[in-house]
Amino acid sequence: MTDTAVSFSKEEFKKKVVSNCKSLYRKNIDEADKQQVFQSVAYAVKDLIIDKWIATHKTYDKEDPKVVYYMSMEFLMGRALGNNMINLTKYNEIKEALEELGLDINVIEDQEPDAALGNGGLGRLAACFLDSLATLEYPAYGCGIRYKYGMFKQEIKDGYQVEVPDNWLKDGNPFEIKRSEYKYEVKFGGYVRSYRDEASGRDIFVQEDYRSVIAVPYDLPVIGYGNNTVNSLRIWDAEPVNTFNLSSFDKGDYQKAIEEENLAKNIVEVLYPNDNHYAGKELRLKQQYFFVSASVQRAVDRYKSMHNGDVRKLYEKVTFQLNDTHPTVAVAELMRILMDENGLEWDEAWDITTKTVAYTNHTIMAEALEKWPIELFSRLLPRIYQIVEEINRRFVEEIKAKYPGDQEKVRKMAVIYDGQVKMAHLAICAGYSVNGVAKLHTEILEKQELKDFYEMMPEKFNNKTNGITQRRFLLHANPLLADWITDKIGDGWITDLKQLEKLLVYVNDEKARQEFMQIKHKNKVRLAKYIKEHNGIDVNPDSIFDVQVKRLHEYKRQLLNILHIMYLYNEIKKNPDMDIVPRTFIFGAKAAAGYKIAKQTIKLINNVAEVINNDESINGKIKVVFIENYRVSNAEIIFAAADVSEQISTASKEASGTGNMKFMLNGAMTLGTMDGANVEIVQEVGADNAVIFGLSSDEVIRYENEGGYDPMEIFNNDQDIREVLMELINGKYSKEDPEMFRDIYNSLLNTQEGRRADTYFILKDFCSYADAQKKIDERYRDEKSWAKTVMINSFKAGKFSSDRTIEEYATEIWKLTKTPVKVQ
Ligand code: GLG
Repeated sequence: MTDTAVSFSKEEFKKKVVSNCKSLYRKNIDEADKQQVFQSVAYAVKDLIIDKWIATHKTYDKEDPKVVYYMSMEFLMGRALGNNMINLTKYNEIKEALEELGLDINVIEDQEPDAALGNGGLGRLAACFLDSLATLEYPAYGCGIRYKYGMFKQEIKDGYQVEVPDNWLKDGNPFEIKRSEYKYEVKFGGYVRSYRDEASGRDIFVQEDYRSVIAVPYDLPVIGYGNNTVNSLRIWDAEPVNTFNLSSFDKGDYQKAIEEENLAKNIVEVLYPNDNHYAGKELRLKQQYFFVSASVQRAVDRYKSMHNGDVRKLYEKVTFQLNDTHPTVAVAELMRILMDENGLEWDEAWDITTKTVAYTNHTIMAEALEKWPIELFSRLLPRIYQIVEEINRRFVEEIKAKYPGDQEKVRKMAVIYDGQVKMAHLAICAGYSVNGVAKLHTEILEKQELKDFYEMMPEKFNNKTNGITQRRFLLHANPLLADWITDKIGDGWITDLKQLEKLLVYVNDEKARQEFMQIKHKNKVRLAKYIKEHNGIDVNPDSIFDVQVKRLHEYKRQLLNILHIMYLYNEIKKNPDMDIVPRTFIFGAKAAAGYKIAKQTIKLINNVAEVINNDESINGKIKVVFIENYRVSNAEIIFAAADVSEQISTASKEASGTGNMKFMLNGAMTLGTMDGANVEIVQEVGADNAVIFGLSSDEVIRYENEGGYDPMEIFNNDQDIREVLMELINGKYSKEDPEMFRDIYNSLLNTQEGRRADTYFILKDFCSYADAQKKIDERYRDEKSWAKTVMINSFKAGKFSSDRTIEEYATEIWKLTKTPVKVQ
C-alpha cells in the first residue's frame, strides 16, 4: 500500500465548508438548512480527493497498465460522504472539524440520498468490487448508467408496498463531474446498407436512417483506502443529438428531432426494478446497448490514443468484465468497432474480442435468463444483429464439428435458436472466462445449467466466491466494533480482513466476550431507536434480533419465515406459559413493482405483525417488524444489530448471497440452508457455529428433475402446518378480505400454469426450519457459548472480503498489475 501523503488541516477544512456554503447558497453556515450543510461539506471533501484523482489518471496514462472495465447495469453505491471520509482515512479529523463548527456528522450523512443505481446483490457486489479495486491499487473503471431515478423508494401504506420515485439527483450530486469531452454517439434502428469497396476489396457496412443519442459521461470518484488511488465510476447520461430547436428543422427533421429528444430522455430515465428476473422490454435493450456502446467506444479510443491508433493488441491493455449477461452486446459492439471502424477482418477482430471479454454468471433462475426475440433485437440493433448471426453461424459449425450429428447440442447451445438471441450463450461463446460466484454455484453451472458448454470448453470455467468490503460494512457501519477490534489487533484488518483471526484467542476471554456482546447490545439499541423513529414500534433490545433483509423473492423464502412466525404464535397462544427467549423478527425487502405474489407477501408480513404486536396476551414474547425502504444506508445499521442471519433460500437457488457475509462479519449466527456462499461460511466457522436445515441442493435438483414431491401430502398429514395455511384464507390476518392471501395459499398447494405446487419447497423444509429455530432459542440461552459462536463468525469472516475476491479476479482472470499512484 502506498502511503497517503495528503495533508489535512482542520482549520482549512472548516474554512472551506464555510466558504462553500457562501458561494453555493449565499448563506452563513449557521443559516443553512441540513441539505445545504451536507452539500457544503461534500464539496470540501471532494477538494481532498481531487489531486489524487488527477494523479491517478496521470499515472495510468503514463504507465499504461492493463485496465479492467467493469461493465454493469447496476452499481448500488449507497451514500458516498462517510465512505469517502473513511477511505481518505480522515473520518475522525473531519468529524471533529465539523463539531467545532457546531455540526453533527451523523445528521449530515443522513442528508445524502443513497445512490441506489441497483436492485440488490448484483449491484452492491459491483460497488464492493470498485472499492476493493481502488484499495488494491488496480486500474479500473466502473461503466454504467446515470439513471435519473434509481431503485424506487418504498413506502408502506396500510401494509402494502407503495413505490415512490427516487429523485436522487434533485439537489445535485456534489461528487460527480460531467465529462462532456468524452461524449459518443450511439445509434439505434434504421437499416444496414452494404457494398463492396473496390479499392480495398472489403465489404462495407453502413447503418442508415437511424435514430441516435449522445452519451455523455459523469465520473464519480472511487477512493482506495489509505492510498492515492482514485479510480472512476463512469456513468452515462443521454442527450439528444440536436438540442431541440424548432425553427431549424423542416417537417421530416422535426419529427426526427422529437423522437431523438424522447429517446434520450427515456433511455436513462429509470432503473428496471427487477432482481433476478428478465422482463424483455425493448427499452431495457436500448439501455444495455447505450452504455455498452459508449463505454466500448471510449475504451477503444483511449487505447488507440496511447498506441498509435493501432487496435490489434487491445487485449494486452484492456479487459471487459460483463456483470451478468446485461452488458453482453459488448461482444458484438467490439466486433463492430474493430471491423467497421478500424478495418479489421473477422478472424482478427474475433481473436481480439475473445481475448478481451469475460463473463460472470450470477444466477441459475430460469426467469432471469435474457433471451431477446430476434425481431426486436434486429430492428433495434440491425448491424449488431448481423454480427451476432455470424458469430452464431460459426459457433454452430464448431458445435457440429465437435459433435457430428448431435442436433440436441445445437439446440441447447446455439446463440440464436427458436427465434431468440440467447445472451448467456453469446457471453460464454465469446468470453475467455466464465465464472460463478460461489463454489456450489459454479459446480451447479458446470454440472447442470451450463453442462454442455463446460464439456465443450472446460478451460473457460472458474469460480470466484463473492465478497464484501469491510470498509463500508464494518468500519463505517459498526464503529463500536471496529474500534474494539483496532484496539486489540491494530488497524491492519481494514485492508487485510484475515487478520481478524488474531482475535480468535479472545473467544475464551470472559471480559472480551462481555465487551463484544455489549457492543452488540448498543447496536441493537441503535436499531431499536431507528425502528421507533421510522416504524413507531417499540422493540426490546434484550430480545433476539432475528433478521431477514434482502429483495423479496419467492426463492428467498420470506414466506417460510412468516409462516413459521404464524406457527410460533399459535404455539404461544395454545401454551401461554411457553418458555421462549423473546424474539424480534425483523424484515426488510423491496418487491419488484410488477411481482404480485411478492407484494402480497409484504402485506402478509405486515398484517401478521399487526396482529401479533397488538396481542398483549403474549407479553411481547415475539414481535414482528417490517422496516420500510430497506436500502444500503439503513442496511449498515441493521447488520450491526443482528443476532440471527436468516439465509433460508431453497438450496441451489441463491447463487451466492452477500448479505450473509455482512451479518457474519458483524457477529451474527447464520440460520440457513446449504445454499450459495452459506456452504463456504459453514466451512469457515465450523458446523457448530451455524444452524443449518432443509433439503440439500442435490435433493432439490433431484425432485425438480424426477418429481416425487407433493405438498398436499404434508398439508394432509401435518396439523400444525395445515392450521397455519388455513389462516391464510380464513381471515385471521385479513379481516377486511379473507381472500387477500389466496394466491399465496394456492402457490403452496396447487399446480398453476405449469408451475409445480410449492415450487420452492417451503412446506417440505418447514419442520426442519422450525427445529432449527428451536435450536437458536436453546443456544441463545447459553450466553457464553452464544458469545463464542458469534465472535467466531465475525473473526472468521476474512475469506469473505471483496479484497480477496478482487485479488483472485485480478490475478487469475484479468492479469492486472498493481499500479500505485504518487501525488506530486
Ligand atoms: C445475484 C444473486 C446473488 C448473488 C449476487 C452477486 O442472486 O445470490 O450474491 O447476484 O453475485 N441477482 C443477484 O443479486
